[in-house]
Amino acid sequence: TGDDDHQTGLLTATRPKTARPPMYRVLLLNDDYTPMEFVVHVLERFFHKNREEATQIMLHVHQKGIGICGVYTYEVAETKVTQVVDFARRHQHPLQCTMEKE
Ligand code: TYC
Repeated sequence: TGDDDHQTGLLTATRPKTARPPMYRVLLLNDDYTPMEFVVHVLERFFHKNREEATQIMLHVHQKGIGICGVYTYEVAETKVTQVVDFARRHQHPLQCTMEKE
C-alpha cells in the first residue's frame, strides 16, 4: 500500500490532514505625530478595512499604544509591513508597523 515502507516492511500512518501555515499578526504602533486620518487611510488601503473598522483600530492603537491590523501568512505579512513603512516614510510620517508570530 502507499503506507507500506518497502525497505523495512513497516507500516506507517500518513496524516490525512493538510497542515496550516504559521500565521503572523501585523501590528501598528502609536506615535505622537502621524495624523489620525493618515492611519485610517493606511488601514483602508493596505488592510481592506472599512472606515468604521479602520477608525476603531486607529483609536485602539492611539489609546493602548499598539494594535492588530490583520493576521497573514509570513510573506503576506512581510509585504504589508514593507508597504506601510514605505508609504509612511514617503509621506514623512514616523508611523511604525511590525509583525509577530501568532
Ligand atoms: N497618536 C496619533 C495622534 O494623536 C495618532 C496615531 C494613531 C498615530 C495610531 C499612530 O498607529 C498610530 N495624531
